[in-house]
Amino acid sequence: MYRLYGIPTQNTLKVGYVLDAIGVDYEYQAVDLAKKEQKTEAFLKVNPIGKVPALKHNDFSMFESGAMCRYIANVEKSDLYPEDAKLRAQNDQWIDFMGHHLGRWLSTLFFERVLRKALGIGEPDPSKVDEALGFIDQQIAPVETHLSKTGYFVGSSLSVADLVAFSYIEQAEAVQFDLSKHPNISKWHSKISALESVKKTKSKIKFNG
Ligand SMILES: N[C@@H](CCC(=O)N[C@@H](CS)C(=O)NCC(=O)O)C(=O)O
Repeated sequence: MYRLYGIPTQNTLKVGYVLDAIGVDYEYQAVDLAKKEQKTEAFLKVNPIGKVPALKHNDFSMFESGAMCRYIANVEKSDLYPEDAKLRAQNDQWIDFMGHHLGRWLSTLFFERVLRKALGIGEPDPSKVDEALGFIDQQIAPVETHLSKTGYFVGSSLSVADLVAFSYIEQAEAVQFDLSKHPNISKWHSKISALESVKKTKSKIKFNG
């Protein structure tokens, strides 16, 4: 049995998207960051880093959301993370690109424009917003070109890379980033949003849920 600890933002959601797309059963446990539950002795036994998400699989526990997605797909021998070395490398390159580049800047914008207000920690920092927007503009262009080819990140069907990328790109509306300038990304976004498995994750991993 899997247990996912987290909050309804991109790092936890990407793991939920992979679990539900593969169709494995899991329990979701919300962690209240405002109460510093991620730093309690009990939580630190699951994740010594003291951050969410954390994943428990029977008596094994781990941290880092990208690693969790790969682990689950590996254990479940899922076609969403093909064994073929090149297809797997293409999944890995997009997962890393999202975590370190495009997704990282979308998350900066999410922090500045959404979380600051939600947490009552001041107004967005204009220099951070400008920096993030500059990098997003640069880094979203190759994604738009890439998705014009097959409509998916790897090959011509859904893979872990799509679900990870989706967890970041779906923040666009909340951060007031206009996706309509990128028609292939918009088409891909609508297709992934419409997946029953994605809807299932969203109904499970949500605020006050
Ligand atoms: N690279 C990590 C990021 C983990 C992370 O930064 N988690 C944030 C929430 S998204 C957190 O737990 N913040 C609270 C803290 O650092 O105490 C991953 O992908 O899992």
